[in-house]
Amino acid sequence: MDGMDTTLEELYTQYPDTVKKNRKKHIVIKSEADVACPQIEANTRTIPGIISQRGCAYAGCKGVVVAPIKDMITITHGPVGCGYYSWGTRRNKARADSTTPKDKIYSQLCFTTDMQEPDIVFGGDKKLARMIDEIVAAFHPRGINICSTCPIGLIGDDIGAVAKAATERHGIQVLAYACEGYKGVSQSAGHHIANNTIMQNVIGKGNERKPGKHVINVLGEYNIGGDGWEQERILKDCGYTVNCVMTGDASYEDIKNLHLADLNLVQCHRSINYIAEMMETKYGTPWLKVNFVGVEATNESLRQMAKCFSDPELEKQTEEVIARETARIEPALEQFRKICRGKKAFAFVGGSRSHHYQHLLKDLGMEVVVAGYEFAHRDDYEGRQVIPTIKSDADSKNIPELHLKADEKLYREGNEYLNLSKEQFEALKKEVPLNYYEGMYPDMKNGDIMIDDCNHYELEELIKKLRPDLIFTGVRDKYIAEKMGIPAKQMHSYDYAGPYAGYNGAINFANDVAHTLTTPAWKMIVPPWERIEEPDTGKQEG
Ligand code: CFN
Repeated sequence: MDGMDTTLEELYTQYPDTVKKNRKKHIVIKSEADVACPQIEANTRTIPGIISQRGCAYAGCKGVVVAPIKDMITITHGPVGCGYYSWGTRRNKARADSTTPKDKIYSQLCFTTDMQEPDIVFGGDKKLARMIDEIVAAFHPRGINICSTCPIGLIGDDIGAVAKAATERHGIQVLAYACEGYKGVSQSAGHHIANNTIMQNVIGKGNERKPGKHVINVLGEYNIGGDGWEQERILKDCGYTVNCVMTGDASYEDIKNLHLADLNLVQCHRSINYIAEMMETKYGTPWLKVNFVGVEATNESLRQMAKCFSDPELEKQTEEVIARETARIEPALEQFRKICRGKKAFAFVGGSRSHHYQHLLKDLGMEVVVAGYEFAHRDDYEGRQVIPTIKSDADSKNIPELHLKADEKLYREGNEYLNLSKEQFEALKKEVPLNYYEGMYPDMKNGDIMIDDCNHYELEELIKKLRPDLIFTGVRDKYIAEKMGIPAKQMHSYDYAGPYAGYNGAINFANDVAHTLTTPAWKMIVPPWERIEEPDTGKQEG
């Protein structure tokens, strides 16, 4: 603990006083003596001038939630760069299926109004309307999304009116998302805007429930590198009908029928909790927080799910899948563990992955010593625990919906840490089948560091001081680590690999991590600023 305190104090010394005061609130050291997580400041504005890894509201709305809907065309209403640079980088995979033929999949294409100076001066709404007409004539999509970028909000184009008129003109849904980049402090605001618009306009419009005894949705799963497909495979094996993986490989049609499922699973809480909660209120659909990253986490999530339905057959089938899959992958994992065990990692990813990967790294015997998110909220860091008084409620045990609902209520009310020792809490967790989830902090060890919105400078300092074996990063900070001779894995697109979720994903991940750790390249790197014998001629090396 003391060591980490000193490390952080040294890091703060470079900061002006006001910055130091601010950044200290975003960094905590894990102490196992406290059951409660110390308050961490999160989801607040990044200090101007600091090199943050965050994105914008447009990124969260368009890039994350909306664009993966495969049979809708998403228009970026703004200058060409916003559309171009958000095109095809996220690897949210889509494929044709029985309801969506190949020529109705547009998620790999880029559509933008390419606003020019005259459009900014005189308004871009006519151009946008024209573009919609062209799109309808050329593609006949099932629906269209319009996502605004910064200048649109500044010039005041009424995209809602354009969307409404286009809906009437063409008889397909055209939705407007006022997700200008400057709204909010990060992409998190964009998730919320997307959730609200989809909830208000799409969910509930369908009336076709997919056949099956237990119909479920997987919310907050974007099928990066095929993660959603691996989850679907496992869920089908257990006996579920997957109505929709949202929004990774989701179709507009499936989202219209979202309310007809029995249970919503929430994989990424950060980006989709709004829809899960609104659906619970509006349709009474219970939701369960799951994590399909990591073997133990997957097994635990499947067990929790099975408990939501009073069906012994489902529980039996679930246990069979767990036993079969775990036995299949264990020997391979054990080989990789020999390389990975005891290695130290940092994890700074988005708004939920750092926590998901804490589990998978644990499966491999690795430790995450510094972790954080770019834009998560306090609950993602602190975790939530539940009060187990549900056990005294006999009724709720026999009625699955009620059971889950009651859990849910407790889960909310229990959103404060209880005055329980760690052992007491662990014991209760085993006993009570509750809808709880842990956040990043409860899964850390004494002396580990948790950082919100970690910036370039802080990352460099922490690397110098703690020399991790591997860093899980974002798109830009990856190169900070690599230039310092530390292998990095970019965990947004998996460096073009994957899937990493579920059982097959665990093997892929272990394989990639073991290769990364053992590649000799990192030890051979001498960064240019350390090559003192050769003067820098300014020439590029070939
Ligand atoms: S796929 Fe998700 S899992 S949706 Fe979110 S919070 Fe981003 S695009 Mo990058 S990898 Fe990342 Fe999460 Fe949820 Fe991805 S950790 S930053 S906005 N994210």
